[in-house]
Formats: sequence, C-alpha cells, structure tokens
Amino acid sequence: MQNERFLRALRREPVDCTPVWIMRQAGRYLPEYRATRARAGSFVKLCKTPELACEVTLQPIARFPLDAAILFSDILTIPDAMGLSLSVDEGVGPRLAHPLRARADIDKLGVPDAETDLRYVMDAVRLIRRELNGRVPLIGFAGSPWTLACYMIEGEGSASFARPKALAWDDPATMHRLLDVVARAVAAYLAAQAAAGAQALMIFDTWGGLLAPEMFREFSLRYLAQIAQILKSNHVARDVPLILFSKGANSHLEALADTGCAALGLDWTIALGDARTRVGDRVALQGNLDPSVLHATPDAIRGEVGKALASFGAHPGHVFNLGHGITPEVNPEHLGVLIDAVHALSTRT
Ligand code: 1CP
Repeated sequence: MQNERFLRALRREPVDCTPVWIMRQAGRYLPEYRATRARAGSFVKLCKTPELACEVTLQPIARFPLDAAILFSDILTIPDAMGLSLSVDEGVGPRLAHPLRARADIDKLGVPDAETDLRYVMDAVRLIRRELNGRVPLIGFAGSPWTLACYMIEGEGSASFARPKALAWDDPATMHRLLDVVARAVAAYLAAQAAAGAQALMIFDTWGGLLAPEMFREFSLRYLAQIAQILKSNHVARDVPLILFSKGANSHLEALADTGCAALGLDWTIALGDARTRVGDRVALQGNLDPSVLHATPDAIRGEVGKALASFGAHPGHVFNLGHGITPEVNPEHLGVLIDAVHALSTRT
C-alpha cells in the first residue's frame, strides 16, 4: 500500500498529515460521473456493472489527492437482493417496488448469499482493488439495519419515516424480526466485502438520529453492536477496521464507541474536540465539516478546515471528512481546495 495514512489514522497511529476522503466523493457533482451514469442508462445498472462501478469509484481518486476510495454502490443493494426491487430515478431518489406492508412480507425475508445474490458488488470490490493497485485503501460499506428497515417499510425516502416508527411502537416483535434478519444480512455482506478485498468497512446509520434515545438503543444501536460482534468473530473481517456513522445521534457517542468499532463518523452538529473528550482514545473519529462549507469561498473553506483540525487537536486518530455527503451542486474545484487545505494545515514536521 503506497498510502497508509487512512488505515494508520483508523488504528490511531501517527501520520505525516491528516488523511481525508469525502462521503459521496463519486457522485453527481462530477461531470465525469454524470457521463458514466448516462452511458450506463440508470443508477442501478451502474451499480450492477462492476466495470462501470469501478470506473466511477476511481474518478475522484484520479482528480484529487484523496487518501481512500469508497466502493461505488448503494445501501439499498441488500433490500434489492431480498426481493424488494430497487430503482433510482433522476432527481426523485431511490424507490423499492415491493415495500414491506404486511407482517407476512417480513416473515418471508431471508438472508441473501453475498457471493451469489450480491456477486456484482464482490466483483466490483475485486476489480477496484486490482485497478487501485495499492494507491489508496478501499472502503466497503452497508446501511444500518434501522436505516435499511426505514426504506424497506416506507419504499422510498421520507422526512419522518413515520411508518417504520409506527411498526416499532405497534408491533415491536415484528420490527425486531425484521431488524434481526437485516442485521445478519448486513454482517454477511460486510464480511464478504472484506474477503473480496475491502480494507475498511463503514455502516451508514443515516436515519438513526430520527429515533428518541430509548428507541435508538433498542432499534438501532443494539443491531450495530450485533454486527460489530459478528464481524469480530469472522477470521477476515476481525482485522478490518469498522466505522460507524449514526447521523444525528451525538447523544449516543459513548455507547457507539463501546460496540467494538474502530471509528465513529460524526455529523457537523458537534465539535470534534468535544466528541474526542467524550470518547477518549477508544476510537478514531471521522468528520465533520458541514457539507455546505463547499459553497463558501476558498478562503472560508480553508478557514473552516483549520478550525476543525484545531478542534481535534494534535492527537492521532482523525480522518477528515464532511459531516454528510457532498451535494450535487458543489463546484469540484472547491473540493480540491478543501483536500489541499487538510493536507497542508495538518502536516507534521
Ligand atoms: O442519480 C444518481 O446518480 C443517484 C444518486 C446516488 C448516488 C451517487 C444514490 C441514490 N446513491 C449513490 C451512491 C452512494 N450511496 C454511495 C457511493 C459511494 C460514495 O461515493 O460515497 C454511498 C456510500 C451511498 C449510501 C447511501 N445511499 C446512503 C447512506 C449515506 C448517506 O448519504 O446518508 C443512503 C441514505 C442512501 C440512499 C440513497 N440512494 C440514493 C440517494 C439519492 C439516497 C438518499 C435518499 C434519501 O435522502 O432518502
């Protein structure tokens, strides 16, 4: 591996400068991504064609001095493999053709076999590793059980995800049956990505922060901990650092750090220094600039990068990132400014 910064930071080892990658770094803000997506015909086709998924994974790596690549895919590949059938319409977002609306729909679900039912993902991981040729490490990922359940029940994005919450209140046993099967699917999927060559694993619990504290512990945290435990008992995945990102769940940082993960992703509603004080040396931290910073001027971007680095302080264990994904309207040059600023302002002599 030519660039070890990201993996060293996840292990909380000293680095020459702070590593940086960006959530959704392969995406619609890049004209080359839009061109490949148009060539693929659809987002789902892009995900399911390993050569094209590989091509878009490498696009941001070719353009910017990023310290990690992330598999191009989506969290909804698992529901798709479970038979819910994913499509993503331009400007509309993801949609599942067969959302879970009855208890019988949940009883029918099984754990997909990652190497056969999700073979296109494993083939993409193997191909990307080969094409990266050791330039930077590759991150594999999955959605959290709660976040996947939100989409599986609702069938599409939602501001409140009232349907899955109502199921959790009305029939918690059925909700737990769903979360359990999805957690086993996520653990098997992540273990398979590690076996295929993913060098770090990340779980996106994008909608964890929609839950009140007690519900978060029961319906999200419990299953994140279960997956971390399953991965610890897997002979390949146990050595692959796991990053948990529960957006909007800052009140649970200590509990998330106790799951056995290597790092926590943070959104921008907490100062890095405060988060570090709370979790101490138990985990590395990843984040956390407000993605809207990229709409500000280059001088303001550099200023905010400097403040975030200062807030974390001169400790090992920081991976720079935004607090959520980069948005489609961003000028790519502004992302270049951010990445250069992270490296320049964090260089240790
Ligand atoms: O039109 C398009 O080209 C589709 C836009 C798009 C993209 C670029 C979607 C549909 N997914 C993706 C890729 C994607 N999704 C990646 C790629 C790797 C990267 O570069 O980071 C990743 C990690 C995801 C994960 C994902 N999908 C999450 C978790 C992360 C997050 O942003 O919170 C979620 C919630 C999804 C669902 C999803 N898929 C696509 C969209 C637009 C959404 C969000 C929908 C919503 O807001 O409910």
